[in-house]
Amino acid sequence: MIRQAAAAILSGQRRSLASVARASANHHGYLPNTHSPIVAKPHFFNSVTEDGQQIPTYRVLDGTGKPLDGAELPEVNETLAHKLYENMQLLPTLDNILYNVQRQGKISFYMTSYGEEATIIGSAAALDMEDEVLGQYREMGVLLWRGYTLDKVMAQCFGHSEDLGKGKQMPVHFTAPEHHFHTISSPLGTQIPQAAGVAYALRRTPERRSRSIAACYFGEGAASEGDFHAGLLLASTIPSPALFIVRNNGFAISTPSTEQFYGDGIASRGPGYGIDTIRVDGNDVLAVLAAVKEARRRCLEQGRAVLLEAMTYRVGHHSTSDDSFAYRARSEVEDRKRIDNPITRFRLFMESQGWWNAEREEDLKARLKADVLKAFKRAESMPRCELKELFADVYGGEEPWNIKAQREELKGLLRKYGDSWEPWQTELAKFKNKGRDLLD
Ligand SMILES: Cc1ncc(C[n+]2csc(CCOP(=O)(O)OP(=O)(O)O)c2C)c(N)n1
Ligand SMILES: [Mg+2]
Repeated sequence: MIRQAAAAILSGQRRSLASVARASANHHGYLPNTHSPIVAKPHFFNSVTEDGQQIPTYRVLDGTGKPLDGAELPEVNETLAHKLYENMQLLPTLDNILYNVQRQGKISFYMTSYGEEATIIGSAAALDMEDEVLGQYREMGVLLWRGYTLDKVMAQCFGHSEDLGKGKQMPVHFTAPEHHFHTISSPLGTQIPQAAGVAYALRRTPERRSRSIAACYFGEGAASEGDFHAGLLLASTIPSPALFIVRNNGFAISTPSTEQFYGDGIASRGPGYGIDTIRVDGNDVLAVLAAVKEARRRCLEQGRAVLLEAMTYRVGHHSTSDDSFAYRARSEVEDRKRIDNPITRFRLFMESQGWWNAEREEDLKARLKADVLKAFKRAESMPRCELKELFADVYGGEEPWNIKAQREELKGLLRKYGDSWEPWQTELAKFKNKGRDLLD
């Protein structure tokens, strides 16, 4: 019996192992607090070291947009395909313009989504509009999918008077309660345990239980934070409908994923927490759509967390503060753009269905560019809020001493340099009332 059990383990036959385990339990019983079968031979296991044992990647379209043999396509009609494609194209259109706008010094910072369009838009499309989204920072596409307007994108990036945060946040740190999109915060990983908490709250709210999930996005780099483990443990021990979507794009700024972990990506960690897990080709928008739909269904049906790892590639620099050619070859990036472009892959699929052609492509690109430029020009002419807003609404309730002290310090500096130092004059001119309100 024991020999049979050991043989089953070593040959990886799960089903026969289970039946052997049941039989052997009759003889040896179980240790307390576990149903682990007792075996008489030592067996070490590791998903990364056994040849051919890596976690598989789910894909439905090949690199040329052709469905894989045996693949089941998610339900996509022409209208949905157009919406997916339009949103995927809108991301690089915005990125091209806002990246350059930052280079001209008109906004302070920016982060592009180049290369990750299918992961972001495919997942956004699979979620319900009322699912709570907790993002990292490269998920502007989820907001666009939900109808967040270009004027709002610009207001946040420029931090002008229409920005909900009144210009306090860095660009791309969006917040949109009306779209169930929680505020982005820079410290990595914080959204992961928060998502477990949000999912728990959803489960505890009768009108949202069984209807809404918390979808939490993060990069493979953020998964090195303690908060990743805290969040997954929390969501698995207090069962909650949290969908963890990890964008494995190969880099955490300059650190390649090969130096970030030794295990089999991030997916290998899901089973450690007893969480249903899937790895998906993040450059195949239909695979992402289908996988997230099914993951979401499981979250709701079981009231439990799911982990989804989307394999993709960060084509752009990390942010406008980074030059990635200092740590990776230009040719590597060019190759990835050409060989595995998520937008091209989906366009080829649409063309094969008779849903797209060169003329439509040209029209779409021209329209998107005109829309983005119009929103940019409007934003450029908008004033910032009054300078005093900098100190408002930082905390709820009574204003604490440190905010008062900082306001007084800035007032003093403005009195001293505001009228005489040219860089300060230029900066102050961008605010409503030229920042004078602070001196009132
Ligand atoms: C706690 C913390 N440590 C470090 C940083 C600096 N930092 C910002 S983004 C980033 C890389 C994150 O990589 P990943 O999670 O893979 O996301 P990606 O940028 O690839 O989308 C780092 C190290 C930070 N913001 N917060
Ligand atoms: Mg990354």
